[in-house]
Amino acid sequence: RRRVVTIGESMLQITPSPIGRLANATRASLSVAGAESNVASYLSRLGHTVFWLSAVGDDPIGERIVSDIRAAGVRTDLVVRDSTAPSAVYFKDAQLGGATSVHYYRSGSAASRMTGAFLDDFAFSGDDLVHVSGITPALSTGCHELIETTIDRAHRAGARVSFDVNYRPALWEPGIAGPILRALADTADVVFVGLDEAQEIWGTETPASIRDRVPRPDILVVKDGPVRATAFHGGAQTDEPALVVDVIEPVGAGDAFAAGFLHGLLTDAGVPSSLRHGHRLAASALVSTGDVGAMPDGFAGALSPVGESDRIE
Ligand code: KDG
Repeated sequence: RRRVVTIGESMLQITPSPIGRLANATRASLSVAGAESNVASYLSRLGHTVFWLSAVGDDPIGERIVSDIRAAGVRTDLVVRDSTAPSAVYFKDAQLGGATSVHYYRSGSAASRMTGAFLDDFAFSGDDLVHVSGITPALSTGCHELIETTIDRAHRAGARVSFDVNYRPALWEPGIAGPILRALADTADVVFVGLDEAQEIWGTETPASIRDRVPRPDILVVKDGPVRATAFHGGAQTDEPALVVDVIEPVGAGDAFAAGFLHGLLTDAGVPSSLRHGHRLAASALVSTGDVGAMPDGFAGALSPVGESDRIE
């Protein structure tokens, strides 16, 4: 069975409770979120063996981050606790039925200090599926180097690399992010990008024009929000309409989509079914106030999850 390896920063998330504007909130709920560990948590709950590689501060926030991710069944034994830098925190400011904005306290964080050397003691295997995102290269030049090194080392080992573009406007300008994210995406094997984010960073208007910019990945998935997702794969193009849901809070839906799609690939479900799995998990995240939604009924069972005895230790 394949192993999934994810790398990225996770944060303590502080969300007004009930969800709403931070400026008026008197109570908040705490949870843990990070694009890559969100994907890791879903895949672990679906029965895969998943590692999350990262750094946190040697502080109670880092302890909470690691313990929540471990509670989802994700292997966290390789997470570094850095006593010289803090763990990251972010706040959500939500307008019901409207946009949610995020406010980060992460600059100089333990994870932002990671570099390519972080992988010195880690060996990828040819069976690995490695998942990274375009958030990490925005954190620091060392983190940018870490993602380049990850992709390079994973490929040398024969592993497949999945890259979610995940442009975060709060972290960097589109003019800086665009070329870096295009170069990274074009070295990955499976790429996820939103039509709207691609327009913002690459000026592309259509899925086909994104494919022209990012021609090399075996699979390129362009997500057009509530409308559809389009996959370009092996010269073919597959469109799958999104599910109709009443959105409660959208943050995390992209991670859910990536996890559903990757679960499809890991179980050899084929691209059309993988797109449908992506939509189903995304729909679950859209109706949840947390970043990681509930597992839809019957989801794992319908997909013959990896049995306990098949797990790689
Ligand atoms: O994809 C959801 C993420 O945005 C959230 O979990 C936090 O990783 C995060 C980020 O850096 O924005």
